[in-house]
Amino acid sequence: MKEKDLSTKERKKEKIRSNLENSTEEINDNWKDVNETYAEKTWCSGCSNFAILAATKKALTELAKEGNIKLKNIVVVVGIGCHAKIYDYLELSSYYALHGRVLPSLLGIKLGNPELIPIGFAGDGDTYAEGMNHFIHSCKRNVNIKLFVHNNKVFALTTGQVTPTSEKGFIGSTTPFGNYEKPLNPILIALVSGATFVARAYALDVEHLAKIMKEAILHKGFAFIDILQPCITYHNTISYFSQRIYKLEDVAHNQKSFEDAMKKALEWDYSLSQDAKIPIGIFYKVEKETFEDTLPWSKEPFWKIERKFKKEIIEEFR
Ligand SMILES: Cc1ncc(C[n+]2csc(CCOP(=O)(O)OP(=O)(O)O)c2C)c(N)n1
Ligand code: SF4
Ligand SMILES: [Mg+2]
Repeated sequence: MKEKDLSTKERKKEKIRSNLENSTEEINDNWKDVNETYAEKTWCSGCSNFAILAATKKALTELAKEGNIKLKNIVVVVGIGCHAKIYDYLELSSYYALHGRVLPSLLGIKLGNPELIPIGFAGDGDTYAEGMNHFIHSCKRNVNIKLFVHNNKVFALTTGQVTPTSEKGFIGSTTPFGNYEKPLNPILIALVSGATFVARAYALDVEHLAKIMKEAILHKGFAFIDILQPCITYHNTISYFSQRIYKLEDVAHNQKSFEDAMKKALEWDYSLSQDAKIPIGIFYKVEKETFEDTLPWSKEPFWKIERKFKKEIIEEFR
């Protein structure tokens, strides 16, 4: 990269940093278009990740306007994959994690400073393959962090391989005769692992997705949304989903009932069968004690804790 390009990029990053630092009650009603940010546009034209970006901006702007959050307290964490470019297009404090390690990064941020609102954007490969152990334990722990999975049922950035949610028969770049395995159902896994907020959304229904994101951010505990995100290049599921999706709000569904949530979760097995009906919305939402509530030392930011106490901890682990 040329020196001139680098300094322009650095200058823009510096501006974003100082905007964030100087703002206290700021409300960002004027997000930059992807092409105006310092980062190169790498998403394919028409990718449904643009819709997730739009929903995120809408949800955060509305929450800030309603006085429910301060944008300076949001920390975005992303994995490695196409989804992760959302990091570059949101002008917020952010952190690029390793592939599969979005959740432990969110946990560390929350425990280090409970005033922050850590939001993870991860891939289906990222979360349900490499990161599956973290997923199960995060559901079980109920830390107040948010996980939004861009589930395109494919490893997209690496040009189209099978992930745990790819359907049987999917022809990917390393499965020319079709995937031999059945997909797993992340909604079911989240429920049986103890998650307190479990939802599914469709990337191309921006209004609905933004509404669920807002509820997830306000939920006190671990909030998980599996976002069906058609990858138009390696796994185009737009017409399949558009014909089969329905909203849980439109039928009698009790979000507080674990049994009802399980029943609805079992309605679709992530295969692409012709007769499928795919519920989207909040399957389950209950309040329970969070992980950080159980830790006496996690009530205030670590940096505010007495120097002496820090010294004692360091001595303990020396
Ligand atoms: C530890 C590790 N394993 C594998 C990779 C290679 N890798 C990078 S992106 C990627 C696929 C990402 O797929 P997904 O998480 O579904 O995100 P998408 O690109 O579909 O948004 C893989 C396998 C990596 N970077 N690091
Ligand atoms: S490869 Fe798929 S997920 Fe990645 S940017 Fe293109 S359309 Fe989007
Ligand atoms: Mg993927």
